[in-house]
Amino acid sequence: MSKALKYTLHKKEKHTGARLGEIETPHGKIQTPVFMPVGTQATVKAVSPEELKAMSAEIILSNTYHLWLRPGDDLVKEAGGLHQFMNWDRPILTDSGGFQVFSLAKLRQIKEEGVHFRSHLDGRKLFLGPEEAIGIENNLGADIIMSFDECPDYNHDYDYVKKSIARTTRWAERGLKAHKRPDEQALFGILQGAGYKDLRLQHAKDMISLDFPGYSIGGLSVGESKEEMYGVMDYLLPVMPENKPRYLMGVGSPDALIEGVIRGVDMFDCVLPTRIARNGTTMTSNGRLVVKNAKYARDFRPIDEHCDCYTCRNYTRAYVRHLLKTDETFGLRLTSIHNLHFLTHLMADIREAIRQDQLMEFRDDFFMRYYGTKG
Ligand code: PRF
Ligand code: ZN
Repeated sequence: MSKALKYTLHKKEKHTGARLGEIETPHGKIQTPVFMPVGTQATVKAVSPEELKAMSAEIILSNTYHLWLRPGDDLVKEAGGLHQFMNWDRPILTDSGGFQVFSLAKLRQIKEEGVHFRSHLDGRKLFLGPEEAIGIENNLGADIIMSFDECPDYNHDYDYVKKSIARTTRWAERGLKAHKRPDEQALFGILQGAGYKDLRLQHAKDMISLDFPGYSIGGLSVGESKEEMYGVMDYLLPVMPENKPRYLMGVGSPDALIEGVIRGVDMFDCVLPTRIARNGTTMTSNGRLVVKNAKYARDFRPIDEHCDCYTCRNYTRAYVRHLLKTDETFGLRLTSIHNLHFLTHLMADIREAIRQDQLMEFRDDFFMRYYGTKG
């Protein structure tokens, strides 16, 4: 068993695969299912740690790739680690950089040893392999760190994906060997396999035999349909270990959070709430509200009348719209705070519904109010 992480399964919901649980890390406990706000550059954009705590955020995610390039993991280590550097004393998870290299870097060349590429910032030649990624994650010092993986496209050809998952497994083994702080940082394995059921199940089997303290599902929410994504979860979650956390990477739309929980996912992260907030789109109990729209110019109600976040307790739609229209940064702060509060509280409501064995009723009510359909 991992010294760095303990997962306790409190209960399973009666009518679905949903799980109520708790993760213990060196920086405290996390109630699951949980949504993790994304703080790519060692900051959740526009939101302070105090504001994150005020909305009961229990864990945030940060990125190896970005912090390696700027300010450098050696500098973060010198600062006393990522928690101290950014003044966040609750749990942190770092992604390994694999996915970011594939989405951001230029001129990638994938080899057995790792990935050669050019920086998306200045074009400089760089190399990231499993030993390098884990070494950087060891320096950053997050409570949960991710394996170095390749995330092939959902529709990449079968033979390529077959080779890719075998290599990702070898990278995972090399990462385990390179990991220098297993008593302080739990290293999670990432399951890939694109849209191929047999490859997904094969990769799950191979990775589960390596006995990671937790597992994530990678390679989803990369352009496939929601039905395809739920289909993969339908056959993958039943083969994932019951006694370990299960994390669905890069997923954070309300419908996908609920559908993921129903299938047994414990952890989620996504840039969606903060990204759309900066464009003036908010999530409310009655669906999306584009507060930037002209129709809110004289609307003196809060963004969401059922929300008790800092923004909704103190400011009106008209005021937030004015700030966004005049490019005042306080506007971005207010919409970001509201959207993150919405998702952290949606997860708290989901946990309560699991406690009451009422998750399907909760789902149907939520879908009706948010999307206006039964989903
Ligand atoms: N791998 C890693 N990080 C990720 C993903 C992945 O497949 C995804 C896919 N949605 C998001 N973030 N390492
Ligand atoms: Zn609010």
